[in-house]
Amino acid sequence: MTVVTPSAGFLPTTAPRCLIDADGHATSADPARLPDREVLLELFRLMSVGRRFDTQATALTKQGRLAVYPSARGQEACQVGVVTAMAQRDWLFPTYRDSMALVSRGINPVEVLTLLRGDWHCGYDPYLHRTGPQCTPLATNTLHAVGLAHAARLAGEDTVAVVLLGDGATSEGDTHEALNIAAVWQAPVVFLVQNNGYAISVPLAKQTRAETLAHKGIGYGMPGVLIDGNDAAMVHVAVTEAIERGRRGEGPTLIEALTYRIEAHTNADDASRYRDDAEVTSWLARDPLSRLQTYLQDQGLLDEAGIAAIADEGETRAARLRAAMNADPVTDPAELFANIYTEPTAALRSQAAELAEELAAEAS
Ligand SMILES: Cc1ncc(C[n+]2csc(CCOP(=O)(O)OP(=O)(O)O)c2C)c(N)n1
Repeated sequence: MTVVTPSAGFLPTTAPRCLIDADGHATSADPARLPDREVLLELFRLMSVGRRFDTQATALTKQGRLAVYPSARGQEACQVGVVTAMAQRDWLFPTYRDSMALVSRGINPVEVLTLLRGDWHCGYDPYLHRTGPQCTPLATNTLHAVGLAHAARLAGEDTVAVVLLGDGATSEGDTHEALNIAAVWQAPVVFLVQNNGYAISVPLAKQTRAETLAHKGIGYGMPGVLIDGNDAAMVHVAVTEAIERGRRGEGPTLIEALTYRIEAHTNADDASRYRDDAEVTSWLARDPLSRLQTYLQDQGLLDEAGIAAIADEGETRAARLRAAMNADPVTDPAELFANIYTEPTAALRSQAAELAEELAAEAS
């Protein structure tokens, strides 16, 4: 019998990889270099503007202008680190939690919030932005990512697919199938698990007995990388490394980013029923924005005027979003039947005709 030894480098590090610690100090424990100062400043700017967007979106739910909003407060480093690591030609497959990542990718925030407003299923053009629709059915986007990445490779394109999923989604059968076939095909996919500790009220301990989620990588035949998900520099570097690996034809990577959801699951959830304040407070001390701000200020790369200018940008964008969301959307009932099938079925055609007739009768 042949004894198979684990492939070198496929197991995660014992401690999460980290480049800038919770106090804002650069660590020397990791062999990777810190990103350039321009990248660090951009990470900070996008996180600040992203957090302001997130706060505004939560406020819009309270004003009845947004049906539901799953906040990413506390997860800014993941949301922004992944986007800055991607090329425009790469594809992103987000979930409902990843609005901040989409805004950071340059998609109009009003278009991003179209789904959560209860309007169209996807308010932006996925092909234009090379960004899949925000998936609410957990883990379905993992399969979309693998299919796209494999197809792109067969077509000779230099495209990597990056898929975002939560710790809860790792228990779905779709995730197993996606990880397995991605490794079998050596598809250029980066799986970024934002482990924020909970799947609504279910803590990770009730989700898995694995030592870490990153350990699952080796079982599929791909590297599992465990990182501090509140360190934007680390997320950027880990995703960059994984994308480069995929581009070189070396296959997929599973990254587990340890982070925390500061707000409730959505505006419809009461998080105090399943977690205590002390836990939230302990994670506030590991805030992704303040650690990078401290680092940049200590290095003389950011001053008070710079911080104020970024805050102003966030305010301006939030005001623009508020104004746009306060206008009632104009909807056309006929759109109900659009974008379902390339060739609408006979049943859909007849229903569309019936609706048109009824509307015409009402109008006359
Ligand atoms: C297939 C499927 N099953 C159940 C749900 C209901 N659901 C919505 S969010 C959620 C928790 C997901 O947790 P996680 O994957 O950790 O992501 P997070 O919300 O923490 O970002 C569940 C069970 C769903 N959307 N899809």
